[in-house]
Amino acid sequence: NPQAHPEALRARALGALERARHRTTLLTSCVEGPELTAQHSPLMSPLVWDLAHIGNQEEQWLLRAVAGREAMRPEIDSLYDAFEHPRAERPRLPLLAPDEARRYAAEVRGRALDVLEQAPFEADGGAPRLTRSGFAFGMIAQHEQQHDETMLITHQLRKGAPALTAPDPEPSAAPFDGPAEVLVSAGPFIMGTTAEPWALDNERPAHVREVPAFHIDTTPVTNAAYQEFIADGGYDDPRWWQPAGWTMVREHGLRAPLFWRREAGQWLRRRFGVTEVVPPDEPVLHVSWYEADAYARWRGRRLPTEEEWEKAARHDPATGRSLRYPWGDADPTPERANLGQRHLRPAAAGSYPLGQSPLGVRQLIGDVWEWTASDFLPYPGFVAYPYREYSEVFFGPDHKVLRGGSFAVDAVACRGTFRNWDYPVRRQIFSGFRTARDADSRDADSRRADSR
Ligand code: AVJ
Ligand code: FE
Repeated sequence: NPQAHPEALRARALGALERARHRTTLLTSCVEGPELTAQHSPLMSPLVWDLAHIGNQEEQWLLRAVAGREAMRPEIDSLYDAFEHPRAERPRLPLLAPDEARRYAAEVRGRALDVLEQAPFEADGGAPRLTRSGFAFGMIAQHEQQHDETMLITHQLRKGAPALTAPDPEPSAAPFDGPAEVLVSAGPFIMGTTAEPWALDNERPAHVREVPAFHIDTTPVTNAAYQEFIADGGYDDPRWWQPAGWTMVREHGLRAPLFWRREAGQWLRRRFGVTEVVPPDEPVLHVSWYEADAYARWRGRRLPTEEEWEKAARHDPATGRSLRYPWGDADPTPERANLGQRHLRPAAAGSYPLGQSPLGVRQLIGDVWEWTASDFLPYPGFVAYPYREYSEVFFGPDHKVLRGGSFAVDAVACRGTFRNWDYPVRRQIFSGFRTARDADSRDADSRRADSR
């Protein structure tokens, strides 16, 4: 494991922390002060809350828990405790003002870098330990990047002139014309990880899963395909919906993904302050789990389970190994995946041929988070680390798992084993999906024929 060398780990941690802070600074300096303290949606925190929360978690998990430092400002801990104050009430708290929040986060970071310089990393690559493998630094970088994605959602919900811009993804050389789905043969694969140094508690440990044969879409479902569902009256037909999803559709009068509106016979969407025609070949974005589930049923298909998704993304049939990413064990690059807020939209479905899995499945990493059929549950052998509040308190039927990461997430918080979760009604997140179906006896016959 080349990352296990102490100096390599130190450099990796430093790079991840600096990249996160660069993004945080941009997201909290591209709007004026009043926009930082305002609540742009009751679903989100004011941006200035995220900023100080990032600093406060870094102080608690790194400076106090790892380095044993005294609390810098114990009186503010409860303000930035996500469990104590739901998002809707955060703007009424006596939060640090933008300049104070910036100073606090910068002071914490200065001390964290001192700790990093002295950290006695040991080369192990095994179970997470706060200083071994630099796990605490990796965890803090991932936490900050997750809030950078949260802040980007706040930017998307905010009204007014655009504050952020980014170049569009490179148009692909040729439109994707591969098969619509691939067959993943029945058999065991290794799910989760034990060796990945910065994997979070919910990704652990590696364990064997027996997965029946299934077909999975080669690319995420596009806006054009989703518009067929809308045009066919999908939002008017209870047959396609889970009961709770149908209730949501009627109560809120849903007709289309969030941020879409119909005008002069076409679908428009608002994206970071700009209104544009919905691009037909892009993966659909801002749909709830209920909408993804209803679309799949309408198509005569279903959402993939979490284990199917991970097998499609990581299993290498040639070796029986599970890869870190669909393309192999190397870290993400711009040629392989749309990550890191480099673009403020997904790339056309079928992009990134260099990022495809051994079976030819594309865009599993980056572009859009993909809803799976599965509830967020612990793997066999799960151990909460470093706190129950990180994952364990969210396990159960209330949350559905999303996989693969979006254009808004940084590579440090995205890999083949990474698990995200949210309520099935959520649509402001950068969520899309792909569909799957069981393999049938004819598939089994054709496999036997192939192997003769
Ligand atoms: C894993 C994205 C669901 O935002 O609630 C941030 C990440 N945990 N701070 C969330 C997280 C603590 C978490 N998600
Ligand atoms: Fe947090």
